[in-house]
This record gives sequence, C-alpha cells and structure tokens, in this order.
Amino acid sequence: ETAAPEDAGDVAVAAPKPTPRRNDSASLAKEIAEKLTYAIGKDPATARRHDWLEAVTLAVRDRIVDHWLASNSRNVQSGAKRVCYLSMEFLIGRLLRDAIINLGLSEAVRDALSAYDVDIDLLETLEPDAALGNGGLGRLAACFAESMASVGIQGFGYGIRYVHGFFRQEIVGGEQVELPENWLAHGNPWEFERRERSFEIGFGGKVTTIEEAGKPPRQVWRPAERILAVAYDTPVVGWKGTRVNTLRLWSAQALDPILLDAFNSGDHIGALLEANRAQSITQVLYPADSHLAGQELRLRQEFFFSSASLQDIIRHHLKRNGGDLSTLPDKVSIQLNDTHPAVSVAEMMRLLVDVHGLGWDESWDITKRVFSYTNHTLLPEALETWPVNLFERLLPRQMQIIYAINAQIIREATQKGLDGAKVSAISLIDEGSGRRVRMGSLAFVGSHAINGVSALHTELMKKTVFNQFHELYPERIQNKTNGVTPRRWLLECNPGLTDLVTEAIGPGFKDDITKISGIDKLADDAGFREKFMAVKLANKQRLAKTIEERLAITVDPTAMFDVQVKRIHEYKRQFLNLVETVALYDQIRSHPEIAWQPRVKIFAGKAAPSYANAKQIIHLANDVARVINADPSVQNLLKVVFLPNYNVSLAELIMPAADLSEQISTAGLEASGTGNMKFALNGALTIGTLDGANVEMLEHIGEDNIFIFGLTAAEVAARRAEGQSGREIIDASPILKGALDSISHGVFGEPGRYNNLVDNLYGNDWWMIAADFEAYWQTQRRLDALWQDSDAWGTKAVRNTARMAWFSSDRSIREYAKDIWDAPTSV
Ligand code: B1N
Repeated sequence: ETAAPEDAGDVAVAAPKPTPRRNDSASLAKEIAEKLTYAIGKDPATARRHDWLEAVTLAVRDRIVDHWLASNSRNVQSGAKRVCYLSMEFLIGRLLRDAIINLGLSEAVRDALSAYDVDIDLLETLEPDAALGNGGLGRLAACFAESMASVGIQGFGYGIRYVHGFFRQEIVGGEQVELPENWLAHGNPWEFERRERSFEIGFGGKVTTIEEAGKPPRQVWRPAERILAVAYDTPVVGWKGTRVNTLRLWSAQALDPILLDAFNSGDHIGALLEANRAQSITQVLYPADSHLAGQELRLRQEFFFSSASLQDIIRHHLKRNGGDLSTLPDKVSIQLNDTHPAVSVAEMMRLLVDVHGLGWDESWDITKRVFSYTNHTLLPEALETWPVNLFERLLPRQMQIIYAINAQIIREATQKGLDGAKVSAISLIDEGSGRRVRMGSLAFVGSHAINGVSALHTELMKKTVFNQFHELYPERIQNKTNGVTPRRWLLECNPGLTDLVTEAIGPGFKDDITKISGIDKLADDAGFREKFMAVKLANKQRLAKTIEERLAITVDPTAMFDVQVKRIHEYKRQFLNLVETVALYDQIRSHPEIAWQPRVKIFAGKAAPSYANAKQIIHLANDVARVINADPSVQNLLKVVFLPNYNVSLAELIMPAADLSEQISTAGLEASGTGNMKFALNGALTIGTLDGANVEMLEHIGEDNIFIFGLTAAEVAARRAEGQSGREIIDASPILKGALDSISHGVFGEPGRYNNLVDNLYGNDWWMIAADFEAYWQTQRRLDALWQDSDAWGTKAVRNTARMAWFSSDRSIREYAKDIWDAPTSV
C-alpha cells in the first residue's frame, strides 16, 4: 500500500524517500514529456490530445500523491478524530482543473504546455465527468469532501464505484432518451485500486444461536451468498494542497472469480455467472432523485457499501487503538448522508455484538455516539421503507437487530408516557401498507444528532416527519444549512470574476471566502460595476457559443439570461416557468406597444426514466423552444433553449453566465437547494419562493436584491389540506388561461399531448402552479423593468456576489465539525 499507510508494509525497508516534485513550469514540462513517453508510450510528435491530457493528469497526480502521503502520515501521528461521510452518491465532476487550482499550479501548467503548443483549457474539457450521483445530494457530498480537505479535517468519503454513472441524456424529437454512461471506458487515472483492502459482504442465509455453558447465547449469521468489496481510493485535494483526504469507493467482486470446477467441466457460462451476479451490485447508479427505487438490487447496494465501510472503519480503529472498541466514538464520527446507508445502524450493532463480542447496551451506546444522520427530503415518495420480508430474506440478522432496537425504543417511549398512536408513529416498522422497515426512523434512533439542510427544512422536520421523535428526543434535531465550495463554484468556473475581485480587494478571499464582502461597497462604484457586468457578458458569450454549437440556436448575449437548471421534478416547477414563457410569448405578440425586455429562457435537467410527468415537462420545454424560436414576430425578444445532458461540467459553464436564477419550488418542498447558491455567488439575481435555503439567502442578500414571490410553506400546507382546485384561479386569469389553452390546444405539438399536465391544474392544483402564477408573472415583469436600468441591476448583482460567502460549504463543514462531530479542524 503506497498511498494509505494505515498499516506497516510487509517489508521493512529503509529505502531513500523520493524527492518531492517541483512546481516550476520547467520541471512540469519535463515531467509531462516523460509521462507521455514512458507512461503512455507516445512521442510528442504523434501524441493525440487525449494522450496529452493523460500525461498532464499523471504529472499533476504525482504532486497530489506527495501531499497525500504527507497527510496520511500526519493522520497517523496526530490520531485526531476521523470523520467518515457515508454517501451512496458523490457527484464529483471533472478533477483536473480542481486539482490544478487547489495546488496553485495554473500558471505553471499553462506555461509548461505552451512549450508544446498544447492548450490546457481544451485538454480539461476532454476529461469525462465522474457522475456518481443524481443531483443536489450527491453534489453536496462532493462539496463537503473538498471542504473537509480545505478546512483541515481528517475526512474520509465512503461510497460506491459505479461502473456506469448517471445516464447521458439526448433529446430526440423533443423527448429525453437515456444512454448508458461509461466514464471508465478509457481508464481512470485518479483512482488507486487497493486489492489488499477488501472485505467480505454477506447476503441471505440463516442465523443460528450458539449456546455455550456459562456464557450468554450468541447469534451467528451464516450468509448464503458472499461477495468481495474492493477499495478504490481517489485523493481529495484541499485548498493549497495543505491536506489531501481520501474518497474510498467500493467495487463488488466475486470471492471466486470463476468457479474452476464448472469451468473445467465445460460449463464456461455457468462458471462466470456467479462473478456477474456479484459484480452487478456496483454496475449502475439508480437514476431516481428524491424518489424511492424499491428494487432489491438497491437494498443490496446500500448494505454492500455500508458493511464494507464499517468493517474498514473498525479494522482501522482496532489497529490504531490497541484493539479497544470502547473508544470508537472518541476517534470516529460517521455521517449518514440521508437514509441510503441507514442499515449501517443495524450492521454496526451486528459487528460490535456478534463479531467483536461486546454487550448489547455498550454497543448501542457506541453506535449512537458514532452515528449522525442528515435528512435531505420530506417528500413522502422519497422516504425509504423496505418490505420486512425482503429485508428478512436478504439481511436476516440485521432484521432481528432492528426488531430488538424497536422493542427497546418502544419501551423507552412507553416509560416516558407515550400512548398507542404516538407509539406506532415511532415504531421502526410501518404496519400501514404491508409491513415495512422505516429507514429514517432507524437512522434517527441510531444517531446522536439528526440534521436538516436549511433552517426552514429543519423546522418542518420537527413538525412533520419526525414530530414524535422530536418530542421524545428534543435535543437531537439541529440545522446545518447547506453550502457549496467556492473553489469549484467561483475560482474554477469563473476565472474572470475571480481576477476582477482579486484586482479590487486582493487575493485574501481565496483563502477565506468571507472576505469577498469587501466588494459590497463597490456595488455603487460605476467603474467596478461596469467591469463586473463585462465579466458577466464575456461568460454569456461563452455560453452563447456553446448553445450555437450544440443546438444551432443563436442567442443575443446582451439579452437577459433567465436560467432554470436542475433535476426535472414537479415540485421544482419547471412547468410554472414554461407556462409563464408561453404567456409571455402570447403577450409579446398581442402587445407590441409594451417595452418587453429581450430574454433567453434557458432550461436543462434530467428526468428519472420512470417519471412520466417529468418527461412530459422536458418534451414541452423542447416543443415550446421549437415553436417560439421559429417565430419571427418575437425573435429578438424571446428565445427558449433546452440544453441536453445537464451535468457538473455544464453547470460550471452555465452558472457564471446567468443573469436570473429560477428557484421557484412549491414552498416547503425543496429541502435546501444548492444551485441557488452557485448562481447568486456568481452574480445572478434570484427569483424564488420562500423555500429551502432561499429563505436564508434573503436574510443575507437583503430583500432589495432578491425577488421573492408566492405562497409560504404554511399557506401551501393549508391549501393542500383543503384540496384546492385551480379552476377558479385559471378562469379568473386571462393570461394564465390563454397560456394553458395554447399548451393543450396543440400550439406546441399535437393537440392533447399535454392534457395530463394541464388537466391536473384544473383538478387538484397540487404543486400550486395556478395558485402562484399571478405572483410569479408580476415579479417577472418587475424584473423586466429592472433590466432596463442596467446600473440598478448591476448594483444588485454585485451585492449578490458580495453577500453569499456564508453559503460556503467551508462554513457548513465547520458547523458539523463543532456541533455534531466534535472533530478538530486545521489538522
Ligand atoms: O438534497 C440536496 C438539497 O439541496 C435538495 O433540496 C434536495 O432535494 C436534495 C433519494 C435524494 N433530497 N433527497 C434527495 C436523492 C437521491 C435519492 O435516491 C433522495 N436529494 C435531495 C442537498 O441537501
């Protein structure tokens, strides 16, 4: 093991240490040529661009490894608390630019490559995105991993090495088509396979009770199926390379790659079946965001990576702490990223009680002190529950343990005076619709701290889904508002703005993003504002070029870029935006006398393959774009663009180019949002509801600089309880009615194609689209007026960038470290 010296090696050698790599451009140039020659086997004269990318990556990687080894030895020496972040998703994106910027190598790499007439900006775009996540939850895990390294926490990310990440989206005939994603096709230079770091994972089988004289009976699980989890480590480079942490992703392999007996007896297919079955666990990421994928394979994935991670954590602890597991909570914190790893609570108990022989009470105490759980959604359709019979068949011992925990929790509750209905609310087993295990409840009772991801969401957790638990354990729920890493979401994606801010207030904000507030006073400085808007224009030109290349749509970079990019979901209300777009189209044509402001409506996002309404919304966006863009009567005033295959790289291009950020979810349903933060940090104004982190953005940015509209979460809940239909509202609003009529009457595709979307509004306006339309429309028109006053717009844009520092994931991570993990920073 070279890069993770957790153990002594097999051979004790006093070998001379290699000299750390040098960061000047001449050394880099020389090493890049050496990598090209000796690692890739190409001559600079014949090398292709991908060869250069690999050579640069390997040269940069050498420097990362130097820092990585240093961090790992420091970890061993300091013995500081380790934070293990268990997440089913890490939506990392590309790594080369991130590494180059965090290591301070930008200029050196550029200079080194100019000697060969190779352009680093172009090479960087050839790197495939690591798309091991769906959306906000996975991207948050990636931001947190980077921030842990940047603020100096001994952080370990644990997840799954999916062979196929999030699907590639193409738009064919206006509709989403899903294509397999194959990020590993050309190898992955960032990962280090650690074959020696592998663990057995069991499934199925039986539990037997072993009785020995004079000892309490023991339970032994004998799984029917056993699979190997093999570690792949990726270095996570923090700011200035001061600390490099590890992201450890597990890959499933057969214990016995081919059954030799079967193979030798001629059954070649049968011999490989077992290997295929094992490997299938880590083949593909489930593409449902905020929606439960109820398949058995998903539960297998969850247990697979949970068990492997816990075995690794325990092995490490035993090795470093004289075999004493009682000190585990002093040395390790384990954060559960939503309920996907919640089975860890039961598996930890099994490992402590059955495998390591600790008593039940001590094990339960250790478990609770080690774990904490982040909830990311209250949407009922996303709350994980598993049928008891499936659980029992796949994980019989863990199911027994869950029953035992349940009995204990219910006993505690009854002692505190809880009665029937309240007791069934806290039961880990939902007896409602077939018996199901409630994973949120399991995560809650097994954790000492449970957090929501914005102030509003945390309050709603206390009032709704976890109401009974909150009454029982009032000290457990806390808020940790999300954040985004300013390295990727400012320095890397917006070099123009980074240079401008540096010129204005110096480079200190790169080390400490709170210093960016120094530009607040420049919001009223016409000279600065002009430069700020010039950077914005250049970023818009860059995006316009991509739109032209990919879609052959010409957009005017001086028009307002009005952007909604995120997963497609009814609660996020892309449909509301599209209805407003259609209404605007109608009004522009019927009222040419009004001073409409030129806009480009930009959409991007993927729908879960099985989510019919979301796919309809994509179809509508493309239909609306096709019709409006072809209509000469509005051409200079309205364009509509749907950019296919939204991913982290595309987000890095879009965020810096937005004037207006659409954060218009039905209030109470978006737990936090993090795209909202990326846009505002890059100087876009927000039009949004009082939902998720928008509420706190309003507090920080100030009400003059953000455009809030619509029903509050409490009002939404009240209307939903009444079962409010949209009919009256629609009939009373000619603009809304007109837009809905053109959508259903076939202006944008066959008549009837969108009946389902439109009829829903008349019936039960569940997502409050009719209810919020008027307020949304009026707010958009206020923004039109503001756009005409470019000084006023520019002032607000500058204030947005100046006031977003609090939404850095460094701040979030420091709060977790202090309030939940009790882990030191700056180690
Ligand atoms: O997590 C993000 C939040 O900013 C978003 O508001 C929230 O919607 C998102 C099941 C989820 N919640 N739940 C999921 C993803 C995948 C899956 O299989 C649920 N994603 C969120 C970060 O806090």
